[in-house]
Amino acid sequence: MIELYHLPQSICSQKVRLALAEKGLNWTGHVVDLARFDHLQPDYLALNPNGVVPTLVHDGAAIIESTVICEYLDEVFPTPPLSPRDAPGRARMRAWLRFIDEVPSMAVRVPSFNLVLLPAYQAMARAEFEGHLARMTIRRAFFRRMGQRGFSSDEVADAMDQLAMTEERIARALDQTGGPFLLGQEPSCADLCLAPVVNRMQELGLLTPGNSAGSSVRLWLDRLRARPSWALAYPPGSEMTLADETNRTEKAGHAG
Ligand SMILES: N[C@@H](CCC(=O)N[C@@H](CS)C(=O)NCC(=O)O)C(=O)O
Repeated sequence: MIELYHLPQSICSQKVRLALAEKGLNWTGHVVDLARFDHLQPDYLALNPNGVVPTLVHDGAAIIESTVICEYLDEVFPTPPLSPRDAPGRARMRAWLRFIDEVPSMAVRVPSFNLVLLPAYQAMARAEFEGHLARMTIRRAFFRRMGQRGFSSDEVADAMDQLAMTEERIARALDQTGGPFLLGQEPSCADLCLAPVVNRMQELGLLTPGNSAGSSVRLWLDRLRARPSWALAYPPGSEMTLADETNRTEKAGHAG
């Protein structure tokens, strides 16, 4: 039996839902409401001591870290494969996975938190904000940096730089392998782990202008969105939409 503790709009949950869908696996979902701090409750922390979503529970074993979960699913349910068959190809995929976790997955949170989460934190009294920080696990320092005024413009600029570098790397990989996927002919965990990040960039209006419709990066994203797995992994309510479409770049920057 497969259970997934997740959230529709969380990009890390979307990665895992894509992998489950590509594998054709049935699973039972439990929505973890971050706004109600479900992720910081003792029951959830017993499954995932990092206090973040997602967590997969397979036959009673809790598996954490979205990228690790994708690789786990590929190992335990090898058909259809989501990793190259040859060792150098698998090494290339793992290098992508490290890059995705270290660079764009971290960077996208900076403008995204400024745009989406900050208003709720700005509305809190200082003591409430500090109380919230005190309950956190691995994200306390990150939320402290955001504070109640948003990430600094320097931090936003660095994040945007890393996101632009990610777009360049995707374009280069597609060029070098000939596509249509990052590692060549077949989709792999690398595509499934990166597409939700790039999709979020697009939702927030953060793709660089060069990557408009028809660019290789957009075609790659559209190709993944067109797969049957996307509709299963992104049920209605999974998209992040901003009520106010104006001044996104300005708002992504320092709020105070
Ligand atoms: N490295 C973790 C990161 C998971 C993560 O940051 N999840 C976010 C949602 S996308 C979360 O639970 N955030 C709650 C918080 O930061 O307090 C993974 O890939 O599973």
